[in-house]
Amino acid sequence: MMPKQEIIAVLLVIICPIVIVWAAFSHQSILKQANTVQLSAQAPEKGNFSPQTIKIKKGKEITLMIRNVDVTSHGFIVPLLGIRVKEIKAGELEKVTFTIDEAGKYPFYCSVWCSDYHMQMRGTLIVE
Ligand SMILES: [Cu+2]
Repeated sequence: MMPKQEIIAVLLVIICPIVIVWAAFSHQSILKQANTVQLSAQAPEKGNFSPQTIKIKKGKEITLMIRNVDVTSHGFIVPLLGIRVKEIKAGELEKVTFTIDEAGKYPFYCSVWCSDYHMQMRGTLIVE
């Protein structure tokens, strides 16, 4: 018969990988639930907001991760919803979390004067 300690050691070797795999999978599902949307910001002549159309579900919490991939500051504002990120500096990432309960099309804009084409730096948030 195996001594008690050996049995415990064998059990740990079996259980540990199961726990690790389970932890990895449950973490993944948490990320999915968090509903993260990536948005990159660049002056219009270099690529504008990308994507320029963002589709989300109403009533679901969304975290928008806005990465400024440009060499000048940009901003992010959705006037109809009162969502605002004052300034996203060059190369930086800003996050904004919100839940929108009403379906509709909400234009968003850059709120920092970033180039001669600044006024064209915009997109649409579609809530379905
Ligand atoms: Cu801009």
